[in-house]
Amino acid sequence: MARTLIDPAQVAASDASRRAALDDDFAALAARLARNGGDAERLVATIQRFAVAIPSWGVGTGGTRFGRFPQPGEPRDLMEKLEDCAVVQQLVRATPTVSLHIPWDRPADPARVRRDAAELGLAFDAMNSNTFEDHTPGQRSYKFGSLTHVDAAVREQAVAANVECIEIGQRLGSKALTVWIGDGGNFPGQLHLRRAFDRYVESLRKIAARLPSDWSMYLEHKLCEPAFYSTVNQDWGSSYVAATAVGKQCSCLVDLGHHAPNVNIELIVARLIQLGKLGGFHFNDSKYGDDDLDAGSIKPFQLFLIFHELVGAEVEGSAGFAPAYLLDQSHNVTDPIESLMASAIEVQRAWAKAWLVDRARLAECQEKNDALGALQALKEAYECDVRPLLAMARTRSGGAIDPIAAYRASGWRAQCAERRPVPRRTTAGGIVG
Ligand SMILES: [Mn+2]
Repeated sequence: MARTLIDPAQVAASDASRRAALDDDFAALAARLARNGGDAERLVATIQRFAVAIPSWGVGTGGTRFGRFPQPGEPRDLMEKLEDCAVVQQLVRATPTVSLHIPWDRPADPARVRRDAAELGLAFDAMNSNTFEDHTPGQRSYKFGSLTHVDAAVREQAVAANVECIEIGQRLGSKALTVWIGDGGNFPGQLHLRRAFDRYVESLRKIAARLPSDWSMYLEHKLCEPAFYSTVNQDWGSSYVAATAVGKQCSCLVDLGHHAPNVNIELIVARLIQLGKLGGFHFNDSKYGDDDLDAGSIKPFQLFLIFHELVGAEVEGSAGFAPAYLLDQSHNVTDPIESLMASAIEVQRAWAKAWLVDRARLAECQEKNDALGALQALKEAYECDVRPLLAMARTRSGGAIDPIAAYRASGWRAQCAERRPVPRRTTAGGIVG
């Protein structure tokens, strides 16, 4: 049994006033689903197996280039970050793993961190390398790039940083490395576009050569920022070409915020699945660009359509399809624990609704060119209020019926403000690609 940081009696007290209503709502929904051949119990079991990782940087307050407004009780080191992740997992039961960022979270004793995390019921997901800023005085600068820098010595340093991530990850029990670089040009002409991409692939191959055989490597593309004219891995096509050139263990990672406005991301997802190169996902939401807003807060229908593709691939048995899911967002004005809980539930909601799609009916509409009927088949699933299924799955897995209410009642943040009075470092993270 994992050590619980929120008193289970408090969670039980929060649940007590909600239990009867949940039972009623669940029974009503189960009856409604059964009318069309649905099985609420099977759906609950499907929801229970859904998992999305938490980013270690997500439990700190994020910020923008205009500033950051830290809140009391922020985690000051890796262990405190893991505590906050454990609180999310205790109440939501859909976030059993944590994704670390090196060197922000470089553990002094990885074996011990792994043990401490396990005690809290947590394991480690993909490792994230950071070569988009300078860390150590005296090191070569990444100001003009890392894996694609014109200077081979800088590229070697960036390759070594990724290899260090793999080595730390091995000791933590991780099985994947995610590579996102800020490399690119801020001005036309600054970069030789083709040569920069060649250098990217060459550096990635050197990293891949150091991957253990049971590891995966994910390439994360991004349209712009911090390079505002051109980025080396700008879009899914570039990412696919690079991942293919690097080899079998390498695939693409889609971050929802890393596309031009109105791009059809579910179509990109479908293509990458089809090509056998969809490795992972970073969930967030956006209105204008890489806004890093909470998943499902702006475009929940898009999130559902993306999960429709993901679940479709699982249902149709696409070979080796097991993408890594991570929440990657910046919590600038909310309590990060609350945002992470709400976002995990949003993603889980989209997953649950995607399983409700009547795929036989949809296929029939597609065969008959019945465009409206096809949309209706999707909408019927999307419009179903699956909250009783999610809450039932959560409570059966040991979480809270209403995680945010239970969290607020627990007083965790106020306790942290007392126990964690002074930030040990000022860069709590939160701004990540
Ligand atoms: Mn990301």
